[in-house]
Amino acid sequence: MKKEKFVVDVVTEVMRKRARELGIRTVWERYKENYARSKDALFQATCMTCQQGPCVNVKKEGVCGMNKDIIVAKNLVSETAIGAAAHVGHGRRIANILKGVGEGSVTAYSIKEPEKLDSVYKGLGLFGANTNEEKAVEIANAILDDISKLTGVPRMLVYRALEERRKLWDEKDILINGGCPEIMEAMNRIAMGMDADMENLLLGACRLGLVDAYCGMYPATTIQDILLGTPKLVQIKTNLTVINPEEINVIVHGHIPALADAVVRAAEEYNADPANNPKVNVVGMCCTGMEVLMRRGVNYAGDILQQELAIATGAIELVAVDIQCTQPAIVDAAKHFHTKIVTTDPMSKIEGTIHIEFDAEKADEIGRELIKMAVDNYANRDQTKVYVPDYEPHDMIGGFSTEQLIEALDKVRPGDAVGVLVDNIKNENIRGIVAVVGCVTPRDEYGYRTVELLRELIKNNILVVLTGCVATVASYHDLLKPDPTYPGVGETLAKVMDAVAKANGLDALPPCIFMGACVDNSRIEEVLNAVANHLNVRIDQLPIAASAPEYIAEKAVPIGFWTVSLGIFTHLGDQPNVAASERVVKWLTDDVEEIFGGKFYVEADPYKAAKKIIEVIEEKRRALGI
Ligand code: BF8
Repeated sequence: MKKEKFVVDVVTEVMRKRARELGIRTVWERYKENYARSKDALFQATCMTCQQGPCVNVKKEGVCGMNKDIIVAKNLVSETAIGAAAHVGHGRRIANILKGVGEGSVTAYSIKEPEKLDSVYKGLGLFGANTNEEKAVEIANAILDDISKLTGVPRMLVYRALEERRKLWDEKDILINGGCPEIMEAMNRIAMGMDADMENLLLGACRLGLVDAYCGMYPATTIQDILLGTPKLVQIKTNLTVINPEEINVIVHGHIPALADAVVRAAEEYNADPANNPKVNVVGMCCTGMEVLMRRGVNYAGDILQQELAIATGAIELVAVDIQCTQPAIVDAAKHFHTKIVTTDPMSKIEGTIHIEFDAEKADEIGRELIKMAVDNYANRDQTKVYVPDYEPHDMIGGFSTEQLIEALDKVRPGDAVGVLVDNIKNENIRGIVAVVGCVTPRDEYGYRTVELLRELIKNNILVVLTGCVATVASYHDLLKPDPTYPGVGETLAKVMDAVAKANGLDALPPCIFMGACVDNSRIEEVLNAVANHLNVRIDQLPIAASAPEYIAEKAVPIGFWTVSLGIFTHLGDQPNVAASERVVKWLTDDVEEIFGGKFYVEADPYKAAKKIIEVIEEKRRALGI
């Protein structure tokens, strides 16, 4: 299908029109204005950090003599450090909550998964604790130590990464110390007059990829599972149409699901009283939305690009924000209505909103306060301004944690879950596995790159696992909806999916497997490591690839350096701002493969990208002789 024929999600289109009529500017309008002014900047080498410059659009060298390759590499390290800091900040916040639970100061959360607690405790090399509470404190301390220690490899890396990778990273001198010192040293190396060696800088970005994974994403997923439950299969509804005009609507938005969990509980408490009418309808947005979708079956209202549109329905009483990916523009959208926006993290305040600091020790109280605020605010709603498009929400199946995936495969052949997957890769029913992850972009038709890429991959019998906002648009095109006829899914892949579904008493599996929020990329590594171990090959030998067809956030950059360092062919729909340096582009898309076995590949066109990914998978198959 050509782009002109691509049918953009109708609900989003209708709400964009509605927003225009109301004079609410959306991300797409702002994109057009800013991109028109700044697209040349994408191809420039610009350094703004010292007062000899600024050195804008450097052709040869800046005032200090730094050439454009170094400027570009240095800027990329900066972007990568920001992304890694975001995930480490997430890991740190959730580790502190686990510690509070263990010590008894936090009572709003409990240890929901004692078995996982125990296996993580042992996996991190800890011993001697007698109770779950003691284990919780020790795990939290170990993770906080991983984040802060000046020297020594993080325990989580030793626990989770394959030994072969750890040795390679050591040999190539990118094996990391604690997350915070690594981020500090990354800032140090890009200070004026410091690192002026392009490859050294880019290997520094690889280090930050490991920081992101083992001091950010893994701690976040692991602790959230322990405290809030490991996801199980769940069916929910998606899109802006889950906003119910008849009810009091609350959006939980951000990335750390602790606040959202308290809000959901408070809403349940409120709704349990028959005297309370209308009821409260909590819906999710961005990764926090995905977390409560996976663990609590909360319906999902929208992704990063749909934030203003959700508010433009006029039916949102309150938006509760934790951290990351909140477009400040929602404040202007909210001014058209009665909608209240509450920020809760001291590092993530937004002018024009109410700030109520989240404190895990008072989580229940804060959850109730937010629900009361929403209920009270309902009286201020102007019903004549309410407009939710008259379309059915989409059905979606989520909840594929690694544990759930293994459990489902185990039903096919008890005791050999990974063997089921590996055998179907070997016998060509599944050609390979591709992780399609990350954001959605305003640079193209909404969802076009992701949806068409997914369609091409599943058509060619490639198993696709998803995390992040790409899953939103996938669900709007019914790629997460179970359908026993498996529309668009290659014959042999459909056969495998059907066998797994039947073994689990289900009508069908969805065409793509949704594994959670962006931090849950850690789950994908768990699966890939298990496959590599079972086949007794290196991870870079597997017929696999990663793709972020619509990446926008800095967080995606360290994730990309991590997947490349793992040895994975990594597709990006857009190139970071490195085009000014041919040497940097060549290193990222070619030379790095010699070092780690993985590399970046940039292509906006989803058909060309799918073709290339399939070629890579077929090459890997041939090399393995399967
Ligand atoms: O971590 S996919 S736009 S919401 S950054 Fe943000 Fe990108 Fe969405 Fe979650 Ni991830």
